[in-house]
This record gives sequence, C-alpha cells and structure tokens, in this order.
Amino acid sequence: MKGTRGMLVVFEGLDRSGKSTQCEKLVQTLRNEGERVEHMRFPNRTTPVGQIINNYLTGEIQQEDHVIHLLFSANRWESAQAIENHIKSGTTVIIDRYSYSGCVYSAAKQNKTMDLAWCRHPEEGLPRPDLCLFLDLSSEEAAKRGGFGTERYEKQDLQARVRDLYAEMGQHPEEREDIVVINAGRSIEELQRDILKVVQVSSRQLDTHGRELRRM
Ligand code: Z5A
Ligand code: MG
Repeated sequence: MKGTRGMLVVFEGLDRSGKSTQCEKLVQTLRNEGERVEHMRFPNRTTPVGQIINNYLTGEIQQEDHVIHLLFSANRWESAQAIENHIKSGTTVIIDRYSYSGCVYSAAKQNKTMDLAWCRHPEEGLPRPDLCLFLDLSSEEAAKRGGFGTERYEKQDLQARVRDLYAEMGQHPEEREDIVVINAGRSIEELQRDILKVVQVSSRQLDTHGRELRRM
C-alpha cells in the first residue's frame, strides 16, 4: 500500500465471527511488509467515556438507550482527529468494530424512537472507511465457537436482530459501496489470505484514484 495516504479499514460482524483474530493478523502482516499501521478498537474502554461504556456492557450500571448510543458515538469522536492525522501522514488505520456496530446494536433494541436512520446521525462526519470487512457467520457456526459471554448484548434474540440489521445497513448507498462480505465460517488461515487479497485490491484502487479521505 504505497499511496499518498494511509487506508482506513474496519472489521465488522457478529459476536465470535473472528474480528479481533483477523484484525490482529492483518495488522501483523502489513507491519511485516514494512507498512506503518495503527490498530484501534471500539469501544475504546480506556477513555473516561469508554469506562462508562465498559461499566454498562458488564452490567454494573444502567443507561438510557439514547444516552448509551450517543456515548458509543462520542467514543469514536474522541479518536476521530487521531484517525485522520494517522491517515494523512501515510499510516494505515485498522479498526475492530466501528460505526456499523454503533448503529445495529442500538437499533436492535427496538426502542420506538431509535431506528437505524436515527442511530446513524451522530456518526455523520466521522472518517469514512475505505473498506469495511464484514465477517459473516451463521448463528450455528458461531455457537460452535463457545457459548455467549456475560456482557449485556450477548443474547441469542438480540444477535439475530443485529444480523438482520447489518444486512439492512448494507443496503444504504454509502455503506453498500464500502462493505465486502467475507464468509467467516472457514479456517483462520483461509480467511487471513482472503482478507489480505481484498485489502490489496482496495489499496490499488485507492492508489489509482488518489481519493481524498471521505466522511460518513
Ligand atoms: N457495541 C455497541 O453496541 N456499539 C458500538 O458502537 C460498538 C460496539 C463499537 C463489545 O464489543 C460490545 O459492544 C459488542 C457490540 C457493542 N456486543 N456484542 N455482542 P467487543 O468488540 O468488545 O466484543 P468482543 O468481546 O471483542 O467479542 P467479539 O468482537 O464479538 O468477538 P470477535 O472479535 O468477533 O471474535 P474473536 O475474539 O476473534 O474470536 C472468537 C473465538 O472464535 C475465539 O475463541 C477464536 O479463537 C475463535 N475463532 C476465531 N476465528 C475462528 C475461525 N476462523 N474458526 C474457528 N474459530 C475461530
Ligand atoms: Mg472482538
């Protein structure tokens, strides 16, 4: 990836689809090739906002649905300038979960005043990914990777709605351009090779078109 700016690549998908595993592998592969790469994840539980989110996810505190949604978004805005700076300076940024998670997990709560469109508004203006790798895994395959954990959203019915909402979000004109669906029910190594190819194609397109960093 020799373009004038770094790429912004995000990993999305359901619980246990292998996002963190593949994110780390891609970061390592690109670094081994001599790339400058920054690895981020959301929620970023290390900031004051992230600590509130962590306490919410672990069930230590309650939060009103709209409030926690806006905090998840604020947690991305806290890093927006840093993401932009890295990209402009030629560093590729690879992120484990981003705005798509922000929208679908909140919309899955079925709160009457929080549909997908409402959930997307606070994301507008954030750096827009060049590529969103959606790791797609059936609930049966996911179940083979171990039971649900103890965090708030790790429940079968909510996860099923999240999967449908990811599909719906993939129809949005901008998201549709950015998302590449990856069949995540394969071996770690197969996935790793496939993902690297997709990233390389996307990188070449970026080099050809020399695009400015876009915004959500
Ligand atoms: N959330 C939100 O509501 N709003 C937001 O804005 C954001 C997030 C950003 C915590 O996220 C919750 O926050 C999440 C969404 C919500 N709630 N849920 N559910 P998180 O990112 O911190 O969640 P996590 O704890 O990292 O879990 P995860 O991301 O769902 O897992 P994963 O990263 O996709 O999977 P993994 O850790 O790479 O792998 C899972 C297991 O499968 C592990 O044992 C691996 O060794 C194994 N594995 C991985 N790949 C394979 C393959 N290919 N074959 C077989 N086994 C595999
Ligand atoms: Mg993970």
